Amino acid sequence: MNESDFEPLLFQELPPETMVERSAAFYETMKRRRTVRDFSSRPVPLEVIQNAVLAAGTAPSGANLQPWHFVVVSDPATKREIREAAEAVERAFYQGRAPDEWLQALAPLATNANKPFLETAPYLIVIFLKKTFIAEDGRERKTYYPVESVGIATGLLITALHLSGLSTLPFTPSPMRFLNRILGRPGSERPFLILVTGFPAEDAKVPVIHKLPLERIATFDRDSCG
Ligand code: IYR
Repeated sequence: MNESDFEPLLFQELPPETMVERSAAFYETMKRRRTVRDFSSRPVPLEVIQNAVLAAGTAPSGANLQPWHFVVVSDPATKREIREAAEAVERAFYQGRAPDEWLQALAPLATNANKPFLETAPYLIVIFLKKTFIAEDGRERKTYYPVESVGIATGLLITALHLSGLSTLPFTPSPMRFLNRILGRPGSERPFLILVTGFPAEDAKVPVIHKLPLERIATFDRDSCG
């Protein structure tokens, strides 16, 4: 590969009104995304998942090393194995490992160690973070900014699935190393997050939550509305 291969940027300039319209419409769409914990077992076309993973793979990454691996799990036996292992670590979490302050912060979500959605939802997308990778010369090399890179890719994945009409739950039992064993991934890959994916159950309810307004999440040094 020639390291200094450049090509013209394919950039689509938009009229300012269209820019404003699109950004507002995108915000309206994203506002409707909610983390769901009650999933339907209704099947989801695999192609939707494949396209969403391809979209996630477009994420920027340190030195373009793309330090991620996505394992798409739909096999019922594997889902059961993941559920059993995850519930074991969650029981330890809720029965003592979690500090009181953490449990208090979680109270409004009404979560507990039971994770039926790990079997109900048609897909578990398990995201692994590569701290190192095997280069073309066979040597082990480190990746750069893998946490930032995989975080961005995960955000794109959640967004792609939402825009495709699916619900997700970013699930992070801790510790998660059991996923390497169950899914046969090498020790150089760290489980980052399980993205539970599917249609919501028909009677799904979500907690009432509030997202912070612009002035609480951003400061503008000039030209701001305030
Ligand atoms: N992993 C546990 C606890 C939990 C932690 C956070 I931070 C959350 O935002 C929600 C839950 C569980 O899934 O129950």
